[in-house]
Amino acid sequence: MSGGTIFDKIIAKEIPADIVYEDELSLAFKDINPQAPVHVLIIPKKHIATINDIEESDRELIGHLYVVAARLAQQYGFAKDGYRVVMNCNEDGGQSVYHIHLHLLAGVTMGWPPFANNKPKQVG
Ligand code: DGP
Repeated sequence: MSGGTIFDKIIAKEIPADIVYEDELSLAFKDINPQAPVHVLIIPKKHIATINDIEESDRELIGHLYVVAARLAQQYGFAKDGYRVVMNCNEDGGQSVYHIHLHLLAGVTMGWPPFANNKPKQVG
């Protein structure tokens, strides 16, 4: 079920990563280009390219990624202060690796909205 992305190579331990959690369904490791004091990526071991490719049968797997995020937040000690969990989709969403992943960001008070300075396009 490999999609040939850099994350598939990390799952296969073909390239190194700073892994902070692993189980049979998922892997969590530090982002190589952190955008916050804590920036961890939580990925399913199953290859799913984008949110658009999530199927009904992936329900539990996707929920599991959030369970891992919440556990890590407890473990790191920022659960109460707060944190952000984001999954980007395709170009406008800022996705650069086509294997779905949750960004777990913490350690700083984050602003909202994140796209305040960008010109909106007509959608919907
Ligand atoms: P996104 O833009 O949402 O697709 O996020 C991809 C993230 O993956 C980005 O924040 C940088 C991170 N990343 C890319 N290549 C590697 C890598 O080889 N190792 C690690 N640890 N992170 C990577």
